[in-house]
Amino acid sequence: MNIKKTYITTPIFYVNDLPHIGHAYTSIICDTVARFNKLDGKEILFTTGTDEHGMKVEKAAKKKGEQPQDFVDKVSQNFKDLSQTLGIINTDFIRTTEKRHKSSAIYFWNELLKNNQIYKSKYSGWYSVKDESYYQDKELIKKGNVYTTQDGSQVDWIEEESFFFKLSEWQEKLLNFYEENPDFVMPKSRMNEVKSFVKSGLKDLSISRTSFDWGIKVPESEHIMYVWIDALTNYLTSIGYPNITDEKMEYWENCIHIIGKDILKFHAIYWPAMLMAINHTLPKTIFAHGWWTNEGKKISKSSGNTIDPNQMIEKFGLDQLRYFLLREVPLGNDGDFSQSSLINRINSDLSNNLGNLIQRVVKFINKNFNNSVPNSLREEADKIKLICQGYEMIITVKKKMKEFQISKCLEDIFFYIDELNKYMDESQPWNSFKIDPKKAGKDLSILIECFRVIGIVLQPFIPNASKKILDILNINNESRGFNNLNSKNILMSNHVLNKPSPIFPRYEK
Ligand code: ME8
Repeated sequence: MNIKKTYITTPIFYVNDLPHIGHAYTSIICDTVARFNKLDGKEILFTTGTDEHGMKVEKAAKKKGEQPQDFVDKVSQNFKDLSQTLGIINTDFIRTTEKRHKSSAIYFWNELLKNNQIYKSKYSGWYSVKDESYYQDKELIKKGNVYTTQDGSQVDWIEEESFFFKLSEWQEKLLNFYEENPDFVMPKSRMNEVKSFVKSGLKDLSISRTSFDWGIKVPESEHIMYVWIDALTNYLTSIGYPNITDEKMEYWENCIHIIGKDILKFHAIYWPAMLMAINHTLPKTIFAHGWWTNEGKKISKSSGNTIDPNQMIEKFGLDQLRYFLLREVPLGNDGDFSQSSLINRINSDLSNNLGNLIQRVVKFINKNFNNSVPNSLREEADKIKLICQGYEMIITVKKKMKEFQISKCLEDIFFYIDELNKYMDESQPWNSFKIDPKKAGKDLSILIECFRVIGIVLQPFIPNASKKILDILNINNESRGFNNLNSKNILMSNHVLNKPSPIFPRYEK
């Protein structure tokens, strides 16, 4: 397998409503992982898109008095626009109403059929339209005569003819697969959850519905394909299924599905079972991140407390929002979206510690060293503690990114920025310049090299601000990859710097 290729996917989002902060969160995580891999020399595919079929979407269209197709065209565009506003570097945007996807889903279905994995019977049981999911009694909470899911979603009792996927046949094979591939589901705690769900017994899965129309028709039948079979297949459609080239297969073998914890069961149980059932290789990793609340409260449309990412970006800035979401909670944990915490992060980490530091140093060099890096440190760089600390930091950051510890990476980078601030305060180049300009020049050159390191390392996390930093340092585009993080590429004396523009202005109410 060529590990130089990586395929990253977001879930495809339901188009029953406007995009909100949770959708933006997953997209930003995937974008960070994609950019990181790219800067690390990998070729990437990165897909996102919209999940447009099913009862939930059909109901939403009806409520608006619109034809489903007109409705989904509009709402899908909102998600496309959000991807643009977020500036994510996705290489594909897939819609499940596209022709390429319908034929791929039908092919997938026929493969299951060919392998004797589908049979017709009658489904009677619980269904939640909100989650587009079937539930067993043991998964529900009973209050009086009313049943709900653990998350409070309403469930309805349904009885209808249905096709079934022989999920129960895959229980042992799934458990063996998890044993052999402990990183298939991450974080570890989620893997344990998945294992215990599978161990508790898998029932065959109803994979078609007859009580509504809005979906892909099951071949030679009046049934509609269960929206999750339709949706999961998108990950294959995007790489050309059923005609996946060898090159695209290399991407697939190194595929990372990043999802919210709400849809773990579908990705970590149903999806691998179905892929095994058609003798297809499995993706490499499924990472389930946690859930955001809004100022301590569960985000829901009925409480009227959804957070519009567009508004947040307008108010606080894109990199500011990215930084907050990525830094505030360890990936995998739940987080609370509080504007005061966001403002704190902007003013202390981004504005004071990072933005001010760079501006002060570059302004001083502009004024007193004719806009140029004072000293050439190439020969001695590997002996200068602060610089070496920067080169070493990228090694640990790479290790932590492999484990999806994004907030820890930012913690390390900002710890390093604190060290730079300390160095600046202790060496006081603006004072030493008056009595020992050579020493001031060397200290400032050390700091410039450290800025080059953080400018490059921060690119996946806060790409726009990093671009500003690297532009101020006048570093050409070809020299911004991680392979430049060594003393060979240090800026030499007389390298001209650009005038600093504010990187992170303080947020004032
Ligand atoms: O489930 N906090 O689509 P969906 C964090 N179409 N992330 C959140 C969030 C929150 N409060 N709310 C939503 C679907 N998300 C299916 C997926 S994939 C083959 C089909 C994010 O529109 C998170 O990534 O309900 C979650 O998994 C996803 O949005 C659910 O999006």
